Amino acid sequence: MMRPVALLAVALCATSSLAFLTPAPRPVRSRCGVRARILHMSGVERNPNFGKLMGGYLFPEIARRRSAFLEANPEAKIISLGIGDTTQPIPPHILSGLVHGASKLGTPPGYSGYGPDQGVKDLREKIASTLYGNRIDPDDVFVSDGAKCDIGRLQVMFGKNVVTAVQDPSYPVYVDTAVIMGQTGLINEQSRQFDGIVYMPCNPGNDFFPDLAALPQRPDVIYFCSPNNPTGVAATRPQLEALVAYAREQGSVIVFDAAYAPFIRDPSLPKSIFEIEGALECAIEVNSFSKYAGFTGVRLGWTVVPKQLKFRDGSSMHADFNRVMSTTFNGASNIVQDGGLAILDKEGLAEIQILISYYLANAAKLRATVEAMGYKAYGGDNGPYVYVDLGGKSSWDVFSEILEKAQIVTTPGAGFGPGGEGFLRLSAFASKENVDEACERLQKVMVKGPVPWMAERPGRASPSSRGNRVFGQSVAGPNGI
Ligand code: PGU
Repeated sequence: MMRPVALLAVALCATSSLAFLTPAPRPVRSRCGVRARILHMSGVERNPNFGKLMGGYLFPEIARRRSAFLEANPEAKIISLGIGDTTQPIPPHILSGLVHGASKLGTPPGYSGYGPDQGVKDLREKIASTLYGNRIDPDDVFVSDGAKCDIGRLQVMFGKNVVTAVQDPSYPVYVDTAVIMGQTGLINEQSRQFDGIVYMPCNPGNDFFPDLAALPQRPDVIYFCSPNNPTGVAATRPQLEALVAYAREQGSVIVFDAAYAPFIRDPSLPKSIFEIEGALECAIEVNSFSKYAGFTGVRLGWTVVPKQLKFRDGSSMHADFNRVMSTTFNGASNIVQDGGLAILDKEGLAEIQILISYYLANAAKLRATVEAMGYKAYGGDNGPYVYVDLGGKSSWDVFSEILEKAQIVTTPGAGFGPGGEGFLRLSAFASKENVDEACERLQKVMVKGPVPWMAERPGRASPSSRGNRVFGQSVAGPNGI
């Protein structure tokens, strides 16, 4: 049988009008010398699950809109309160761990190649003792290149036949990976929910904790993030006790995402699901050094899969996760694991407290600023995100309005699921100077009447929208804001 590419080449030679062959990625010279644009197709069938996803992943989409704005307004001084990416340098003691890890590779005794798949023993032990007070077994720790990657690997382990539940709103990776794995049907255009996923509404009305008794279906795997992205709110002990009790009763497994745990300042709030009795038999925890050691680019995280966890047939989840890791991952970088050991030294732990305080001070300022403008806001005290109630406005519209008028990138709540519509997430991971400036800009944008700073700033778009409130209830702008 003729391959699609060969067929295409025949078609190219047979016709002089090639306009129907759009879109055409690159010009090539065909065998009969016609210079044409050809559409190169493989014979590989597309994974149909990708067709179910609505557009691209959230953060690249935001980056695309930011770039488009910058292209149209090259002099714009954009401030990002969008993606939760750290901005402050890695502190000296932690950095010395990375340097040590790198330089020992240049010596015969210090050199190492592939490491243990699960991560170096010292680091697993130090994670278990320093961060979990030895509540977990070091053998249950899988050191990795980050929490996001581990969520993907957990989905590979669970396969396509599980029912996934998510907080709504939630970090989009849980839903997107469930879709890619084939766990879902299509999205419902009306509800904006994927068929086959259990959405657990979390909003101010229920203290951001779902009504578990009201879930429409028994979930197999419950993704639960605390402190939460995007709401910035951390679950209380009684809430997590209720979650664990529910999971045990239903035979569900919780995947607890604790990527922001050290931001918790209220001592009554649990930092790990394993602080809750009974969790070792029903919970996995994904975690990361990204957000408080400046490791978003360095990449180091871990997942705890207790050996007590079993599938319905009695087989071990730990064994299957180990199989996924050893088959698809070759261990976290040895250099980076030395950095991880330094984070967990006394000096490293003190250094991360300084970074966390820095970002939490930013969060407090952002929250106070929007509250002073008359808006209800949540989070920011035990987590690095401030979640602003837009009073019924479309979050993508407000996102665009703020980008255009204040040159600030934010994240629309709708990007985190239908339950996030009407809210805006502000990330505290900017520099203090940028947060100060962003707060000033937001306040000015909200002033009724002409806004002086807009006229001063060169290169800004759309003077027609001058004087409208961004969040406000006052003058309606071009897109109804
Ligand atoms: N888990 C949660 C809840 C997160 O919010 C993030 C990052 C991660 C895991 C990723 O951790 P790593 O260990 O660095 O892999 N969320 C950021 C960044 C966006 C993204 O796509 O990861 C955010 O802005 O929501």
